[in-house]
Amino acid sequence: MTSSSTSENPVPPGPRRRAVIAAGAAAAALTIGPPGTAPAAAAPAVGPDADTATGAPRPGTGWQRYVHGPASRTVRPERILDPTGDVRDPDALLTPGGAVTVLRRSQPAPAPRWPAGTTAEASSSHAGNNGNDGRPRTYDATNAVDGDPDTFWNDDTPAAFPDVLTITMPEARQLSGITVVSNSDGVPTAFTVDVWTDGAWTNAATVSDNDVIQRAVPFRTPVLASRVRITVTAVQDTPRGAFTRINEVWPEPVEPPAAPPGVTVDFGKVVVGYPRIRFTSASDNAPGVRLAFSETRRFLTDRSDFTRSDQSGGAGQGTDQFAVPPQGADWTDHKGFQAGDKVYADGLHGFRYLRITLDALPSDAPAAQPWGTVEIDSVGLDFTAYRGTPGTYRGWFLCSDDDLNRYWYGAAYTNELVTDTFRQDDVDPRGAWSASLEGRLVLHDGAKRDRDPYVGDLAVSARTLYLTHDDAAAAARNVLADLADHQRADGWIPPASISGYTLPLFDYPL
Ligand SMILES: [Ca+2]
Ligand SMILES: [Ca+2]
Repeated sequence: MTSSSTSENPVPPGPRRRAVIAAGAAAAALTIGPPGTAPAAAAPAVGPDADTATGAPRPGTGWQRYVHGPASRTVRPERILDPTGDVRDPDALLTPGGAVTVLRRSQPAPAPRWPAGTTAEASSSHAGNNGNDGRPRTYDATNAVDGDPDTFWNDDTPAAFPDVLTITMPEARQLSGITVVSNSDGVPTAFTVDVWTDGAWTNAATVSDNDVIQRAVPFRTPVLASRVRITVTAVQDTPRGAFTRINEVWPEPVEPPAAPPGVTVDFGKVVVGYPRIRFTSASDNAPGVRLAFSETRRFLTDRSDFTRSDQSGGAGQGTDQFAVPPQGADWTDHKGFQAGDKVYADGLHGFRYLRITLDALPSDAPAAQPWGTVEIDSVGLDFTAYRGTPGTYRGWFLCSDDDLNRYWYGAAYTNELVTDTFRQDDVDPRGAWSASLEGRLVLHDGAKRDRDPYVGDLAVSARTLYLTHDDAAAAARNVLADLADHQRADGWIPPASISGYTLPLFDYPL
């Protein structure tokens, strides 16, 4: 609803709600204390939250209380949310020292296996390709009985059904049911299971409501059968396409395992830097933890809402991994592999919520196992961005409207989060690194993505930085000077370092 001046919705008398009650010295910038006017020397403020007539900053009472920057480069989480599975004393990891948080998960029973010599065929099979992550893959029917949960049968008739998978054993055996293990890219939602007994197919089970990756399918009665036929008539239609995907079929019904032990750690506000976890001990089987990050709870899942790894091969499959040694470790999440080409972590993250689970990726076995015991002393973050405090603010803002004050300092904090050092491991992996910027203070175009300095962002961000923290003005100057250093012979100046300073943009270049 917009306001109006009709009799039904009169404008109340009195001062405008957002009257400015305190500001810096310059009359032309009533809402803002301009650079060159130190906060302590600003015009005397009035109002319930303002400083006294001396103008001296008083933390916690004036504009200073809106400042978001952390009090230390080591940032601790504020609270624990949503513990799942077997977690003891989840709040203990909020505080270094003392009690520890314990995540426990028992070793699952081995998956049932088909007898040697079992074969599989399908109504169709997609041709091999490089999958979602650039790794060569096949999609043949035999992938559904090879004992490897990472390989799968994928049919070749998108959005057309039925798709049929037929498994043949060397000889008949007793079956009480099967388990269909499908795929996070979309599961079969409706299928029938027939068994070959006494020289004919008979229906053993019908599933019409599946929405889980691991679906136990008990038969109505145990049967002595030599063949099993799965006829899929509907699947989840996902952005990856309405295909039938089956990673494994097991010759027994196995209920899905309980939720892995995990906790969500809330830092109370968006932060940027290197997460740290201090593990005090672990079982001796290299239990693997996975870390998923998000700015909001709504988008917090078992995958991060963004990782640079997803843009460069997807080694972490959306999460950061660590295999905890028996003696524990003071682990800092830096980019790289912990064991050969397994157990990958993405390093720097921008986030508010961090989900920690004891649930190693299947592809990381045996270097990291999805079970065991892990003891966590504490979780923290090495904050890497510009740390704005009341003492660093040179220009400031205060008005009578609490919301507007929060918006202003929220925006200023956003600017602080993108004022950071340009580091090869932390910038956009799509060709944004530049030797001439390495190690320099810059204004990135995002705290988590793309972390590539753009001249277009400087138009707003640099001027904000000059106002709030002009001691960091080198961040803007470094970017502009570097782009100028890469000017082409015809006069064109690149907008960013990405693609070796050749990105063609027609609005941003100078
Ligand atoms: Ca498989
Ligand atoms: Ca199909």
